[in-house]
Parts: sequence; C-alpha cells; structure tokens
Amino acid sequence: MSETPNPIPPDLKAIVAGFAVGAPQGTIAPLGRGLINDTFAVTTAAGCYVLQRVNQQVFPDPERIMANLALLAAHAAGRAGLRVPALIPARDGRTFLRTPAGDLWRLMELIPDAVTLDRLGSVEQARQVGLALGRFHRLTRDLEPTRLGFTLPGFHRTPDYLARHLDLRAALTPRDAAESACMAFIDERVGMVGVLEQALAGGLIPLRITHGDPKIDNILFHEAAGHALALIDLDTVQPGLIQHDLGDCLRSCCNRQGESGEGWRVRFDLEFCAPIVSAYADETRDFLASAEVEMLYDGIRLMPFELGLRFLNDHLDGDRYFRVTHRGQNLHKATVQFALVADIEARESDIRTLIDRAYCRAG
Ligand code: GN1
Ligand code: MG
Repeated sequence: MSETPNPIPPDLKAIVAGFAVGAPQGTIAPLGRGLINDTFAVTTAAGCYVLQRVNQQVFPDPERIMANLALLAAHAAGRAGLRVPALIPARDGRTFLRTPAGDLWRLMELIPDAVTLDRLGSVEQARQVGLALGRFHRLTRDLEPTRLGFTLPGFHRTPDYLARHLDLRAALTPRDAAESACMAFIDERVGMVGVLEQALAGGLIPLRITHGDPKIDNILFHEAAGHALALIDLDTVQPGLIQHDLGDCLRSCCNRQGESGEGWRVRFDLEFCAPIVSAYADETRDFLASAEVEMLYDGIRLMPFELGLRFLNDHLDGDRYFRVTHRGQNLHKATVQFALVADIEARESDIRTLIDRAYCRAG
C-alpha cells in the first residue's frame, strides 16, 4: 500500500443521495473501530444504514467484493441461523456507487438492536461466538468456493508474509530490543509457517468459503437477549481454510487484554477457548472431515503468529497498512500476538484435548 487514499468528501449526504433511501437525518457519524475501511452510520426516514468506503489500497478489486457479497446474500436468503446484512442498491441498480474521485461506496442495512463487543465478558458470549462462526461455515458449506472471487489474493498465505518479512529485514538492522525480540521469536518458528498451505496443496484439507476476519468486533450480538446475530465486515469472504477462521477468531476472543494489551504478558484464555470451540463443533461436527479437525490446532497457533508478522512487517515498512495513532504501535501489537502464540504453544495439549472433546474424538 503506497498511495494515500482520497480525503473523505465533506458532504457525505451527496454520497447517500446516490442510493434510494431518502435524505439523511442528523449527522453522518463514524462507526466502529475498523482499521481498513471508512465506515459511517446514516439514518433516513426509511431506516438506519451503514455507509462504507472500501479501501482500494488494500482491496485491489472492490467490485469483486460486491459480487461475492451478492452471491452470499442470495445463498443465505431464507436460511435461518445467521443474518447477512442486506446491500442497498444504488440508483443505477448496482450494489455500489463509484464517485468521480474513483472511490467505491456502498450502503448496507444496519441490523437493528445489535451491538459489537470490545471483549468477551462471559462464557455464554464465548459460546455465541463459536455458534456464529460455526453457522457461517455451515451456511456456506454447500456454496461452491470457486464461485467466489479472491478479494485479497494470498490474504492468509503465511509463508508470503514471512518472505516479505525476510526482505524487509535484509534492508535494515534492528533498531531496538523490541524489534530484535520479535525477530528472534520468528526465527524459532520458520518451520511451521507452511503447515496449512502444505496440507492444502497435499489435498489433506479443502478450500471452503471463509470469513477471513472473524475477530470479536466483527460479530454482532443482540443487545438485549445477548445471542449472536451476524458476522459483519464481509470484505474478506473468499475461498480459504476454516482453520484460519477459527484461529483468527480465537486469537481475538481469547485475548482478554485486546490487541494493544501488555505486550509479552498477554495470555490466551482457555476459559473462553473451550466454549467457543465446543459451540463451533456443535455446528460443524457433521460435515468437517477428521483431517480438518486434526489441523484446527495448527490454525489456532498460526493465526496470531501471522498477524504478529503482519503488524511487525508494517512497522518495519513505515506503518502504511494498519491505521496507527503513534509510531511503535504496530510493533507493540506484534509483541501481543507473539505472546499469544507462546501461550498457545505452552497449552498445546490442553487445547488439543478440548478440541478432541468438542468433536467427541478419543484424546
Ligand atoms: C484488519 O479492518 P479490520 O480492523 O476489520 C485486518 C485483519 C486483522 C485486523 C486486526 C483486510 O481488520 O486481517 O486481523 O485488522 N483486515 C485486513 O485488528 O487486512
Ligand atoms: Mg476487516
């Protein structure tokens, strides 16, 4: 990512006017904590909506995202379990609007009575997370993955992030102890980065449709009743590995301190991991092959490692990908992810046991 994005137009009402929802009432305020897209809440007489500009520095082909979302929405229509936010057509009938500046904007229904959580607060919420992710994989298990385009080619190809890391590293000498510690941590684990890619290439595990980014704040909960309603932030829905999704979900939900926690002191919380995996298994037990279950642990270990690598790479590359508020933030976030990896490794046998129990396999 190199070019700077276009500024947000001062008059977002003009963008909303491109969709047949009437004039906005009140202010159009920023929504959520996403690191990539620009997101706003809009209210009109017709209802409440989410207005979003897709980040084209990250997503090279946003029309492909919109085509995937339309396919997903059609597939989900009439099926119970999980809501997929409806896309509001633009006045020309397309599912998005292109501005003269070249930006792509879209409008989606704002699911009512829904909230996102910063952190999990209870075992029941953890169970809801597992059900939501399991339902997403269940919902899409009979949607042929090749019908969806790759919106971010190589998004979870961990070996590519390692290769990029080694290139970045070759061009500099570590500047402080925190960078050196991260690099040493990576060096000790280069042998595991290709584990899922190799299993895929060897035909051991299949491509399925994945969410790509099922972290805690991409899950909507019913505000009053507390059950999970939907997975949101569907830009990275594409063919992928369910191990990536479960791993990404757990690295987010089982980190009670969040992505900016206390560096190497952050822990992976088994008290939340167990109900998430058990509820996920309830939704997926009847269609996941045993090799896929066998490799869930690998995804749980790999995803925080991959995200740590991505944060560190961005830090070394001048913070051009993830939005930061200060220099050093991406480096700090890398240490948090590596701390999770270290703790996951220390608890490997407990994690494998809880997976086996959830899938009713002999340990
Ligand atoms: C990014 O945009 P956001 O906040 O939903 C990133 C994810 C990371 C996440 C870490 C397209 O997601 O992969 O896990 O930050 N999304 C993309 O918070 O790179
Ligand atoms: Mg995202």
